[in-house]
Amino acid sequence: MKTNIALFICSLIFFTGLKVAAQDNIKSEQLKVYGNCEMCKTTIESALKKKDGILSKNWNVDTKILTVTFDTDKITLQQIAQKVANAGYDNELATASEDAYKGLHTCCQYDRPKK
Ligand SMILES: [Cu+2]
Repeated sequence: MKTNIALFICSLIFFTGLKVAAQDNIKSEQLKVYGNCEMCKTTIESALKKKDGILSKNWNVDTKILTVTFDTDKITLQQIAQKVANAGYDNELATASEDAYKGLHTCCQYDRPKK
C-alpha cells in the first residue's frame, strides 16, 4: 500500500514536470506593426496561421502592437514579422515590399515609417 502511494506521488511529479517541459517552446512576444483600421487588423491577423505554429494573435488598433503567442519549434519572431510584411504591413522587424503595400485597400495605406 505504501509503495502504491509513493508510486502515485512519483508519477504525479513526473507528469507535472512533463507538462512544464512541454510548454518551454511556447513564447509570447509583442511587435509594433504599422496599420490603420479594423480591416488592417483582419489582414494582419489572418496572415498568421495556426498551421505555422501561431497559437494566438491580436493586433491592437490603438496601440499598433501585435501580441503573438507561438511555438518556437515551428516559427521564429522574425518569420512572423516577415509574414506580416508580406501581407503589406511594415513592422519593427520587417518591411513590406512596395507591391504588397500598394495592394492594400486605399483606406489601409498607413503612413509608412521613415527608413
Ligand atoms: Cu485598414
